Amino acid sequence: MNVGIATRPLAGQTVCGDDGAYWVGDERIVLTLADGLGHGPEAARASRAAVEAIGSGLHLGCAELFTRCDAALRSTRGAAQVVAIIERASGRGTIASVGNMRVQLLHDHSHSWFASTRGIVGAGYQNLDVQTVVLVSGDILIVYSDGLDEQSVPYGFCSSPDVPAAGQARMILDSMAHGRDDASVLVYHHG
Ligand SMILES: [Mn+2]
Repeated sequence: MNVGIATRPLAGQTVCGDDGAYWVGDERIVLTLADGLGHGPEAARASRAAVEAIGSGLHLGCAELFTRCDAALRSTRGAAQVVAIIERASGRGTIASVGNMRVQLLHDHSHSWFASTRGIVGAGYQNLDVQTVVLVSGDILIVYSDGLDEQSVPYGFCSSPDVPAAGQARMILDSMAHGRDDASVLVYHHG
């Protein structure tokens, strides 16, 4: 298991409106990445609230976590967000995304994408699409915000065993961020 996050504010901003975190427990790993609407301190406040709402509900399921985040973000401008919960023993994962976020699975050198539910965390969404997957050793989950170009992440950016996941996330960000928004990347290697 190897996981890391990279973020970068829009040029000229001192805070990043994207935020993310991960928690590694004995039984499950919980990953989240959030993009507060717009940029600047108010965006950062929204994404921070989204991360904190996950951190205080680590025993919950994906749908419950989004309900919790939606409530916690009502007093903010809202966010796009991804939550992934991975059961360590079985590799079973549940993943949901609301708003404009990208979730990619690299399995055996091939890419697949997870769907995103329309809506804004903090302003409501309908019919949350919680997707399930069974990860096997070597699978890589990559989550990134719309501050990056929407394209398949080159396998070479996350295949080097010598580079920790945070460094891989940084490489992806540096190569794919378009520079017109805050940017964030989370890389998770299942092992
Ligand atoms: Mn954005």
